Amino acid sequence: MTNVGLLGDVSVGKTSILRLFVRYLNKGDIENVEGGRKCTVVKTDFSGEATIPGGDKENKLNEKETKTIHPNRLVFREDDTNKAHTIFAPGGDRKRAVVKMGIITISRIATQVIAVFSCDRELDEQFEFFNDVRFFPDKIYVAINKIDLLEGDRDGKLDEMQEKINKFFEKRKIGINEYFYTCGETIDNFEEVEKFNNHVAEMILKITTTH
Ligand SMILES: Nc1nc2c(ncn2[C@@H]2O[C@H](COP(=O)(O)OP(=O)(O)OP(=O)(O)O)[C@@H](O)[C@H]2O)c(=O)[nH]1
Ligand SMILES: [Mg+2]
Repeated sequence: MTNVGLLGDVSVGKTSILRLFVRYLNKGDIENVEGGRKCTVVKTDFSGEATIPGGDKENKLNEKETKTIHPNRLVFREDDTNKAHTIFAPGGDRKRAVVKMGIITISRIATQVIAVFSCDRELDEQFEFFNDVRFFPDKIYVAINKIDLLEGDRDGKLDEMQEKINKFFEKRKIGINEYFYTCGETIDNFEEVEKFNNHVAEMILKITTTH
């Protein structure tokens, strides 16, 4: 049984990643990805998701329709071993006390952490989120999400991002097990969408089944 926490700054795509994974489980696509196997949804809870009337102007996230107040949660079971795993995705808006409480709670419960970063914003801004998280395992996983928004020399930019992320966590004596490049949405005009959607499913399966 593994408890995984998806942690990261506001709007990096934590809830999208969790919802996408639920779709892979429900549709059975989970069997067809790398390392795939039959799994079943035991329970989902997305009730902590609040709609933002007219977009979130306060946070300049006008396109965003919902934000996470209370942590989202998925419990699923591996069919062959009968092992159950829980994935938590708290909100990222740590300036709201109730959201911050969720982040701290999940960071204590989680035995595995996926730090989620987005390609559409400066990393320095996104690092600030992690300064508030007090409980961390010695080694974590990193998802670089919204890969579809990375234009130009993708490999070069990803190397640069990884180097910065390594440095940031090294200072806090936190190691990185592995990086995953992900797309948490079904983006119509992104040619490689299936490959990077699959990475979401492969990431969560790998982390839950190797611990
Ligand atoms: N282009 C692109 N957009 C994405 C991707 N993943 C998520 N999004 C979009 O990013 C926005 C924020 O996604 P959420 O999943 O709500 O982000 P979050 O990290 O859960 O946000 P909070 O819980 O409020 O901190 C939404 O508009 C998503 O559709 C991606 O891989 N590519
Ligand atoms: Mg969310």
